[in-house]
Amino acid sequence: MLHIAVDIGASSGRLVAGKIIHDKLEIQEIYRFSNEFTNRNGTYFWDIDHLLKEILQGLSIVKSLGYEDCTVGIDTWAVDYALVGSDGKRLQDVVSYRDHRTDHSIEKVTKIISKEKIYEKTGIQFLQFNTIYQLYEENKELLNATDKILMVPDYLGFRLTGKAVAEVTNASTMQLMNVEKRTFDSELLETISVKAEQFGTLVEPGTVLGTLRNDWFPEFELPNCKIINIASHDTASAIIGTPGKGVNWAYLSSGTWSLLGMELDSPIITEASFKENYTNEWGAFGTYRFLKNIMGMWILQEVQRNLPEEISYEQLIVEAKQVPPYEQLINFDDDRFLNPKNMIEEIQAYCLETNQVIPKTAGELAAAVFYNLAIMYAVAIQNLEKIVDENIELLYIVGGGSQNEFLNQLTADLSRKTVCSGPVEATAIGNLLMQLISMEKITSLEAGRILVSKSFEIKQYQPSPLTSPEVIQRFVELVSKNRSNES
Ligand code: LFR
Repeated sequence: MLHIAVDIGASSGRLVAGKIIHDKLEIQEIYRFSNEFTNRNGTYFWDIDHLLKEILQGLSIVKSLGYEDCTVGIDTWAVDYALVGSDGKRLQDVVSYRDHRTDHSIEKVTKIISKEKIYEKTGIQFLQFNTIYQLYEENKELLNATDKILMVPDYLGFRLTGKAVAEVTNASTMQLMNVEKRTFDSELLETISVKAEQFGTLVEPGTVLGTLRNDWFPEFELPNCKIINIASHDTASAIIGTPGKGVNWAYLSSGTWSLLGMELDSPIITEASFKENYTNEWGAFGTYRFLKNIMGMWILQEVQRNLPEEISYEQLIVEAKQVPPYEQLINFDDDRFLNPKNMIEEIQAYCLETNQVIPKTAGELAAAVFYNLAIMYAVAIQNLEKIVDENIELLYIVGGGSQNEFLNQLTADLSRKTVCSGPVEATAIGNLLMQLISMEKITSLEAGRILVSKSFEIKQYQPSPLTSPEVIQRFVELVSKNRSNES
């Protein structure tokens, strides 16, 4: 039987087919489509009906290739949701987490319930776009009329099967789940006037959601599909698809976001993890993704979009290499870079305000992004080692960003760690592994990771001597100065 990963990111989605052939996992991209959020009357929305249509289009291609039966898993980004009425119809379009409606919501909600208490209950990092803040800003009439609040992959699954669930790897990113009780926290729900019954049934990855209702989509020729609840948060799938071995490895899932952390068996909720804003997102098989969100390739994608002339990603890397290193220190995790009107102008304004060299050319801008991302990764690893109290031996970089050899080497140099890069398709692979585990074709997460390391090429980078070791300390000082100015 064929297995299909539907993997949808902020800028594109695809259907990737997977099969075990001669003890190796073979994957093939069947269909790719675009995704974006657009501004309508001042609000940024995703086009969820477009995504549903594209999934069906992709599945009809699977059928046209001669496959009658398959399993399907759907993963997307986290935190965003659809509001569904009791007639099963969506009450409004899905708002994007980069919308500005939550720019000040953390302050508002934490006036009702303290930051410390929210963190103690959930162990989840404070990001202004977490579902808790989005729901707080939601129109109350709409919320009252809502039968089900469904996260994006759960909503897509609901449209395909009629079954409403809340898959836990994604549900944990709402910042509404009590990590000790492993269920919704009633006090947090009360704070935002939402009831537990308004969510789907909590399900673990690996369970079966249901059968695709081919009869609902007569315009498409579809195969028979069993839809599996995989780890539906894309980052959760990416970590499943990371071929880490033993205990002392960390990961960097590099795409629109850079997610850097470790897989743990139990959450870490301490003063230090709170201060550094580390999160404990729920993973498959009771694991936790102890990680930090770092503003990733989004910055470069936006720079690229705002440049006066079109220039490829590869060319940006070539030009960045010609620029002197560490010309400016920029804390890209500042909320001002979340969704500014124009990323290039925002970077330039930051450099002007902080009396630094202003990057102007495409190469200078790309260099500013790469050097600072590498510094941010190195700082995050240092903090991670301190908080977890472990010495990290290997850093696995997976996802689209792992193809950037220049950034991989910089990351090895600055972090002083051996870096392993690949697979590029870790998210789709993790999605497929959960399907294979659910269908009992592989026995465990560990067996899945061994299969990944046998099936895909992994490159290694060793740290080379550092020319400017002081940049990390200077960056840390800059961030703590910003923090004390804020408080
Ligand atoms: C990555 C990701 C991150 C999440 C962000 C917003 O695609 O899922 O893990 O923090 O998008 O949902």
